[in-house]
Amino acid sequence: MTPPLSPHPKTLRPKPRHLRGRLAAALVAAFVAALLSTAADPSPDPAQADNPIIQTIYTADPAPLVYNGRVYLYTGHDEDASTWFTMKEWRVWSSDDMVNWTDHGSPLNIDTFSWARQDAWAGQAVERNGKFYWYVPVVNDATGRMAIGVAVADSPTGPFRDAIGHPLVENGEIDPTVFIDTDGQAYLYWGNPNLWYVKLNADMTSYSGSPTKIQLTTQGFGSRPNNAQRPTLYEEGPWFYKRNSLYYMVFAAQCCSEFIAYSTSPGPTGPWTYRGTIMPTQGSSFTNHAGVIDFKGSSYFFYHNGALPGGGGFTRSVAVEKFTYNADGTFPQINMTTAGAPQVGTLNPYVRQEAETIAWESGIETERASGGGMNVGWIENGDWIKVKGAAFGTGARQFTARVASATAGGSIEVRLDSPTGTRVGTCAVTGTGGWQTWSSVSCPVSGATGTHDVYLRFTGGSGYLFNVDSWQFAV
Ligand code: FUB
Repeated sequence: MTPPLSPHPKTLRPKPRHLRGRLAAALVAAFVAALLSTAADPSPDPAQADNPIIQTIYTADPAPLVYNGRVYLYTGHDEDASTWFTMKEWRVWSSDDMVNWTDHGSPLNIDTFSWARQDAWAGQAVERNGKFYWYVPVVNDATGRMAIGVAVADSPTGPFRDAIGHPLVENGEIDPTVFIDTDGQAYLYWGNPNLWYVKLNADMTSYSGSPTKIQLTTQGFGSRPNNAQRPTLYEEGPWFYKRNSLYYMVFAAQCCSEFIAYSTSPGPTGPWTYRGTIMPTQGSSFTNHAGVIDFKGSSYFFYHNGALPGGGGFTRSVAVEKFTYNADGTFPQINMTTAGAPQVGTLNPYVRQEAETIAWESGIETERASGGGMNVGWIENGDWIKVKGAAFGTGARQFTARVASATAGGSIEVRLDSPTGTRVGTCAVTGTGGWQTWSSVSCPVSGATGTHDVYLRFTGGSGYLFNVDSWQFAV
């Protein structure tokens, strides 16, 4: 169940800025990093970087899904200043160009499952016959054990509801990954410390037979040094799929720190052959978690690290890299970068863009909008949003934004290529009488031709200035 909207959230509570817990989180991060991490944090330059792809909150455990020409990205949400995997909800994001990501909020949380107590950990969603099934691990309140729940929705962005009202399967283990084979048979794999699978029925909410434990052999899953309890590298976070008749099991290897490794098989249930490391231990989170897709002719590798300010093992962030499989289907080594994946195509500034479609930002937050969807809020003087690669063509003449303000408003400066780049327009925003009382403001634009990164820079007095729901240029 989604929490209800508070009618006046801003006047009642302080800004829930993800950097608010910076000190505590930084202490934990430093401690964990010193103990566990073997590689440098790829500290992003905020004006240049596109990784991590989400900056408004901490995110973890990416599970991308390609549907109808968009990538839908399902993630967990690490609470600010966490000192454990304190996770209460899952989040959805989407993009059609791999760099500008739209925030769809949280259409699934622990309360969606009446029988669940806590731990909204790593899951994966899949589409079948126009319905979207999201498999997630949670603690079953009745048993205190980790179980796998399944939620269903009619849209990739939800809302999701508990599909069956009880755990789909429960054996105390986590991290479900789901794949529908070309013959229509669906498989659910999961597990830590073991690796299990069941064959899902066509309804995607029940299964045939009993959970089967994969034999974790060193031939199949590599050799972990000096660990009699866990002789193979398999740790958790499986990501199961098929490409060109070869089945892949990508997984978090060894603990801790984890790295991402993979095995392949000629069939969906083995025999598995260990193929080595994809992503070495990097990035100041002692866990990592992979999701792999092909999208618009290229391959992408999603993962998480601790690269945001205050980031670390319990305050993680999702990032993505583009890669190319070797000719024989093996993976190249993939390293974490701050640049991230290149943009696929350009963004059209002449159609309505949601304000919560963001490549990078400074200072803002998102929240649920009263009319549905999300809006950008908690805007203070100097905050900004970057939208990458907007194709203006021969030139824009006008900028329009849908805004709301319970105070005196401020201004939206429209700048090109950096937060202090050429200012091509400035829109004045006045009070509208409420943070969810929406009104349109327009201003002339000149000098916006060709393709540029657009920076919406917000200025005004002290305190929160206004909210932005959407924007659009016109010729
Ligand atoms: O996010 C909580 C847990 O951390 C996930 O279930 C694991 O895969 C690890 O990333």
